Amino acid sequence: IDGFATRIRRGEGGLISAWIGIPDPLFVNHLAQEDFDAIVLDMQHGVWDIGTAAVGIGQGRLAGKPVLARIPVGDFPSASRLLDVGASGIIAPMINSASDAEALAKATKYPPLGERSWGPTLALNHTGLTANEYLMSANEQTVAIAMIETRAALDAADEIMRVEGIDGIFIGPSDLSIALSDGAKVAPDTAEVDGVLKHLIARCRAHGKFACVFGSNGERAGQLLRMGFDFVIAGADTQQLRSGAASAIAAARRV
Ligand code: 3PY
Ligand code: MG
Repeated sequence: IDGFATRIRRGEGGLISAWIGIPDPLFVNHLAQEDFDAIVLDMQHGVWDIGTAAVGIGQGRLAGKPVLARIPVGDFPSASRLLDVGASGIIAPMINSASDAEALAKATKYPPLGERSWGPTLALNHTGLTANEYLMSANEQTVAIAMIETRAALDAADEIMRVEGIDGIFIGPSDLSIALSDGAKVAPDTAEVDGVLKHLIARCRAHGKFACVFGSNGERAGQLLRMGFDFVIAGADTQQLRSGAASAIAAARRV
């Protein structure tokens, strides 16, 4: 529908996305001027609601950028609504079992694969497709991405990846590090986490799924691309805003 699903599926690699939690569509407008391959609106820990997300998705479309949304945990009805307003993909957190993954696939794919209900009004406006063209292409041209970030999900990773309608996997290294340490620490960038990330990339390859991950900054994002991820986040909006501000203050004080 916007080419994003094709790009990520064919494994061209090197895709870098913005990650926005501040619920202002103008943030999308500004970050869309940079050379990101996609933009993610975070509705789990960020503070978007469906109305502002719909306008944010429109701002991304205006700038020619695909916009994905991360839904709150278990909020599968919102997954359908976000696709209806033009999201190019859905990232669902805390997918811990095949049945969680099936619920995601049902909400995001039209029959016979899933049970997505009809009503993509803004998606039709954005894509310029007829109703039938959209119906025929949406399952392929939008992506459903399951987050693996708990011990249960690690144990069930193969079953989750086997679910038809799940296009890719997104790993949350922060929650994963909390799980691996039994709640003792949040440490997303350690050798222990890296070992699990490498294992999950290999499982994704075996199942023909693409692999995505959160990187807490640009340098980490580069390391994760090198590791073999198809799609990485290069830090969140709040962190980029603050580190830009901090470096401006430091520069001013150095003169
Ligand atoms: C995690 O690291 O747990 C995420 O969900 C990505 O921010
Ligand atoms: Mg998480």
